[in-house]
Amino acid sequence: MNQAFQVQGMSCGHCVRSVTEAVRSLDPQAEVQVDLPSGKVQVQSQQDRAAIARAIEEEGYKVT
Ligand SMILES: [Cu+2]
Repeated sequence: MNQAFQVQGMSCGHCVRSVTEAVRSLDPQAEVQVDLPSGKVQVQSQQDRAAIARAIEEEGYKVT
């Protein structure tokens, strides 16, 4: 299932990696695509949307 998140606070490649790894720690099979300029994060995963959002927020970013 493809899920789109709008994430605030990502500013560099390190942030992209943090967000990607946060989602993958929840679902190792997840496909994660981050568009840094727009803050849009696309996740291909069966995981619960709220759980994914929480994992991203635990890294210090804001899901809007
Ligand atoms: Cu960064």
